[in-house]
Amino acid sequence: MFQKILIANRGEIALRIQRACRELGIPTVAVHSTADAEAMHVRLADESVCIGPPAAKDSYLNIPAILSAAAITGAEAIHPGYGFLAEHAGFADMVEAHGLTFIGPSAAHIRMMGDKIAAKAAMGKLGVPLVPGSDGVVPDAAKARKLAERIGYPVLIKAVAGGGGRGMKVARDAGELDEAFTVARTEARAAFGNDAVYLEKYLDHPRHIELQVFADAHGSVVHFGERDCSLQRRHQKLLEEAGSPALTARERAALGETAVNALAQVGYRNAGTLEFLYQDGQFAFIEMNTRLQVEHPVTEMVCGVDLVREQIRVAAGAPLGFTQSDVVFSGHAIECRITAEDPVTFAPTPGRVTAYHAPGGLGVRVDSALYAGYFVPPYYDSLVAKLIVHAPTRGDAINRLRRALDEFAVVGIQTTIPLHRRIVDDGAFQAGEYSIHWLEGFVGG
Ligand code: MV4
Repeated sequence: MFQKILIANRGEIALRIQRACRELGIPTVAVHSTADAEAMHVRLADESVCIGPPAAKDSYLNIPAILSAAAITGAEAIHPGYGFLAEHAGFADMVEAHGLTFIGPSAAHIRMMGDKIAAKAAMGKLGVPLVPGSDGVVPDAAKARKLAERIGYPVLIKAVAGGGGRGMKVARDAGELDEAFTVARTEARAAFGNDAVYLEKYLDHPRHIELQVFADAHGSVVHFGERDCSLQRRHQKLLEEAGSPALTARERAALGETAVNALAQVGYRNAGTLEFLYQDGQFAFIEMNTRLQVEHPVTEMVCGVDLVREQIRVAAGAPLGFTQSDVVFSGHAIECRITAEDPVTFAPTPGRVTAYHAPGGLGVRVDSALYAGYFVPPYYDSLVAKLIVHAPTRGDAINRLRRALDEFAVVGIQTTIPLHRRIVDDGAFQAGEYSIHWLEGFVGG
């Protein structure tokens, strides 16, 4: 096992990783920007190294500074968390080139899944269901038009290098195609420096369902079921559930079996998430994320597994300690992402937290780096806490969530806690009847 792990992240996820390390008896190194000198992830680490000024590009994305911090502290492995360098294949390569272990998939798999066409081609070939669309890059609007006639409107033009919904345009009919194609291309070039685009049939009311998979370095692959992440606004998720209110145990098992088989075939290792759109009883794979995700706790709660601990064990070469039949799904879990934002306008609300009280009790988990007196800096993502509840049924989980939200006090800054209270009390949410467009209607765009 590793003698020391450097955590190349901040906030709640840096704490989450520290907790797993501590339970494994592994000392941790925190890295931090000058803006985070007082942060909880620095206070609770065994050692810390300042790696640069506040702007992420100078600190949490500063690869030479992070590798130097690992060298001077004698860390043997680096956990990237999510965001920042988590899906940077070049970083994974550099970590390994310095004789360290990257706690995650191989650089080759990060690279493959970062290319959306390559990811779809690889998964499609192995029997994972896909959205109908182009087999590869669509070179010009004329080709796009031909293809759209074949698969039927509406269609969606997507950037190969895309993500987060940028460089994505719908064409509802042939009259909209040329402009959608040109705009998607231009946006893709501006956002990613890569104007390659592809085409898919546009699904107009899907749910966003993702499957958690996990593989060791010895060819064993298991899945930990799905998360329903449909409640999002502008591609920012607000609330996630495990399992999906729309899925049966039979559908979960069938999807899991297909995905596990495909990942075994491509020789995947460590944690991964397959993203699907689910509409009218059908799954369609769209992308794969090669990182630990923000919403991993809901999966941990229903499976009773510590995903970060398993990531570390598998990265050290240990075999998975269980098979698929050992993975038992129990109850229902819901996570609320609490951000330092105005709950109506969503404007960021950095500032001093003057008082803080986290909820507790049976089935309640709070992953947060907040404390009374902490100053939420304006430089980074506004996520300040994740409230996760677990209960035997979805109805019980909703009641527990309402109770826990009522206990939660973050004073001094505005947060999205009041918005989560409104969602929990909504009839459509309670019935589990929502698509990816529901929340934007609920909050008014
Ligand atoms: C789609 C789609 C409808 N049809 N693909 C948005 C970001 C990227 N990860 C994929 N996205 C979508 N792809 C087809 N063929 C609708 C979306 C989409 C979406 C997907 C997941 C979660 C939220 C979303 C919000 C708007 C659009």
